This record gives sequence, structure tokens and C-alpha cells, in this order.
Amino acid sequence: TASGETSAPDTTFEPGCIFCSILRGTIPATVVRETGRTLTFRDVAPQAPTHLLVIPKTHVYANAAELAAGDPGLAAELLREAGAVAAAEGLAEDGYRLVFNTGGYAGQTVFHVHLHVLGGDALGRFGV
Ligand code: DGP
Repeated sequence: TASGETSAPDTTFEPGCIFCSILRGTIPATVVRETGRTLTFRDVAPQAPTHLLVIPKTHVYANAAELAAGDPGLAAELLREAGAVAAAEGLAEDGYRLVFNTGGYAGQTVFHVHLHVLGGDALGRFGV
């Protein structure tokens, strides 16, 4: 704030979070885009010819619902980045899928919110 209080840091890392390790650079990733508040990199276990993950650079929100409730502007930024990277990767013309896995039945394994961008071939109607 303008009153000189210490503001919260822009980036909060969580020990043991694989995406925080990527953000810190302690484990490698193939980064394709970066903004002030987001990072986009290739999924290590691609489920489609092109499979990217768009994440916020802060470990505050575990899933899309928490992100949208807590910081709708950042949620919008993830969606905007997904569209930008899809276009940059040549996916826009033929189409692509955006996925936020949430919880056990969706198979969510990393609880640092991330938006999957999948494309490059025709995808199954449900699941990936
Ligand atoms: P999910 O939590 O199910 O929405 O998916 C997490 C994704 O993260 C999964 O598709 C694989 C990917 N992933 C897990 N560990 C790593 C890693 O160390 N590097 C990269 N690039 N991707 C990872």
C-alpha cells in the first residue's frame, strides 16, 4: 500500500513443490514463455504432440477454483497466456484443449495451480 507497509512478496515458493523447483531453477524445464506473473513450460510427460503447462509464479492457489476466487486477474492472465502460447505454437487454427485438473478423480498430482494446453492432433472427446 502507499502507507509504507511491507507488501506480500510477489512470489511464494513451497518446499517440495515440483513447480516451485522449476520456478527457482533447481530442476530444469523447457520454458516457452514467461511474463511477470506466469511461466509456461513443456509437460515432462506429454499427453498430446504439444503439451504445455501455464503456472503462476507464486504457490498460493492449489487449483483453478481457489485461483479464481483469490485472484481473478491472475486467473485471467493464465487464460490469456494459454491463448498466446497456443497461437505461438501453431495450435490456434486446428484447435486445442485447456484443462485444469482439480482433485483426486481428475488425477491432479501437483497442487500448484496449472493450466494444461494440449494440441497438435485430434484429441479424444473426454480425457487426455
Ligand atoms: P496434474 O496435476 O494431473 O494436472 O498434472 C501435473 C502435470 O505436471 C503432469 O502432466 C506431469 C507434469 N509434471 C510433473 N512433474 C514435472 C516436472 O518435473 N517437469 C515438467 N515439465 N512437468 C512435470
